[in-house]
Amino acid sequence: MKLKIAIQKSGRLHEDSIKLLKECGIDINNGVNKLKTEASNFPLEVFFLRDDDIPQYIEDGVADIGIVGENVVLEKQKQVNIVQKLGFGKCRLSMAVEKSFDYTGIQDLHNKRIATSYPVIVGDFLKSNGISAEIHEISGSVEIAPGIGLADAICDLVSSGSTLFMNGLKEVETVLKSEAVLAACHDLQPAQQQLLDKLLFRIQAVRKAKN
Ligand code: PRT
Ligand code: ZN
Repeated sequence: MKLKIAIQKSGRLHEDSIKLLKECGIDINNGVNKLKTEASNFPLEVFFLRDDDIPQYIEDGVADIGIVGENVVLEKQKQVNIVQKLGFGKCRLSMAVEKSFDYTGIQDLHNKRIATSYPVIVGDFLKSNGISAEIHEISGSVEIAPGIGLADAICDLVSSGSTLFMNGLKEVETVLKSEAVLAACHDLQPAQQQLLDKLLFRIQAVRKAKN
């Protein structure tokens, strides 16, 4: 019996996900372009996937657990449990407008066009603030939308803020603070739950040692 974990194949969370497993004493040999591998010293099978697909795989039980940004978990609205925050991949989902926009508060977004790759989270945020706006879902290069006249504002992930700055934008509202999390399937078999508990114990020890 093995625990199946999904991690990002490549991208911002890939290295840190592997590093976390290593710090937990788990050796995995991740050859280039491998989609699946096994740990040599822990009953763990590792799937390398697009981050966007990870919540679905966990909901379906194809993977028992996964490492993914909380932002992706919330946007995808899949039935998964967030069992542990992992302290890396930190960022925020923020509203931004052009530097010249005389922004005084959230009411300034009323009836505006907002470009984002996070329509669900942004929709909830606007609704809870009583703002009605037009959401334009785009999958990438969100930051250029105001400059090309596609939108009045954007909502995108920010870490250093340099991408916004380089595109002549300023951050005006934080919608969500996010970091990588360990997410788990709702109905794990007892054997898998035991393995998850063992892994969690190690993760928590690693995290404690860092603080
Ligand atoms: O290929 P795949 O679909 O798996 O990856 P992806 O391209 O969708 O995601 P990826 O690798 O870019 O990000 C994975 C996760 O990392 C995100 O879901 C977040 O949880 C987390 N993360 C942390 C970030 C950032 N920081 C971040 N800065 N994800 C994206 N960005 C982007 C942001 O979209 C913007 O374009 O970086 C740019 C801004 O960075 P700054 O430093 O200029 O502010
Ligand atoms: Zn993605």
